Amino acid sequence: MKKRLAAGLISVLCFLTLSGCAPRQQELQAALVLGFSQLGSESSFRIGNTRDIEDKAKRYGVSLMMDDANQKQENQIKAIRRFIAYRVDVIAFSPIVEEGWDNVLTEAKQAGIPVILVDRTIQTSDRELFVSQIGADFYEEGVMAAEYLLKKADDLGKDQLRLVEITGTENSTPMKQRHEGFMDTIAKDDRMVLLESVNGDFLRSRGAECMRYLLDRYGDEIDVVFSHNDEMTMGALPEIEKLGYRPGKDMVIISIDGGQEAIDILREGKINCIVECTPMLGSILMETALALKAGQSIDHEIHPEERVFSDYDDLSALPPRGY
Ligand code: GYE
Repeated sequence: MKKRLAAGLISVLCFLTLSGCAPRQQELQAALVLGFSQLGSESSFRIGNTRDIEDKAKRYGVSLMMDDANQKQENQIKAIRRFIAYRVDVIAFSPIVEEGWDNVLTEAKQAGIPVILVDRTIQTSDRELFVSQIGADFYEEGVMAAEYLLKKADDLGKDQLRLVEITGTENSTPMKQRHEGFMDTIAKDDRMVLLESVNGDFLRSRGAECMRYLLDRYGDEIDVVFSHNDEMTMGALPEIEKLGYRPGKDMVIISIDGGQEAIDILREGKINCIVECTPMLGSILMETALALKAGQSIDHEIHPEERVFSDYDDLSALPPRGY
């Protein structure tokens, strides 16, 4: 990979600076054309993910056609059809929901264009409609969030903890799997009582609305808030404070993503635990797309390493998060 980068750089430098060094046409061409349909810009995770893919495309010499679907599946389907018409080398997309992709992906398959899923996955009866899914193990994220809570429950020494859950976009992979991983893990512990799960669509504004509703309905019965992303958590926190409760102390707050703003709030003590979900998937995407073009075989699932940040850790030396 380094060799390819160096070669690309030398040819661009020759082109820009040395009149006697005429670059061959082939050297100036992109390594490949990648069409990428991003689902929207609902969170710092998503914005960081878009930026990382754009940066890494430049670094790897990939020509990127980026489309933002503004949170609508129909826009993603249209973008994928445009990529097919343009005959890109590889199509990648972050599916907003899991279902409803078979037709358009069959069209891509018939056109001979391989498809990579980034971040979320899909439900399909034909496993060959996509080559690979590059993204987090969301079930494991739910498990890690619950494991933190079980440890915290031991330390708090309470007989019962009543929880509320604010989930992400209905029928999206992270929403389904984070919920399942979390619930499967706490189910074994009868101190845990789920009061209610509500849907906050991964949005800050909806996180605030959901929290207002939950506080109105359950008030100080709530011991724990499990929110499926930082954005909704940051919407919920001011609502908790407005009613005079101290998040992080009167209520245990558990979040997912680990963007800079939320990590800073964790350091202040208002969030207790954040399970990392990294949006930095650009390098793996570029390497996978290039390997595909080179005819190499690819793993069907690729998960990045992720960790947990919590009030049990010393985070003073944590480098800037980059999203
Ligand atoms: O956690 C959330 C975003 O699909 C993993 O989507 C992603 C989720 C992420 O909006 O912040």
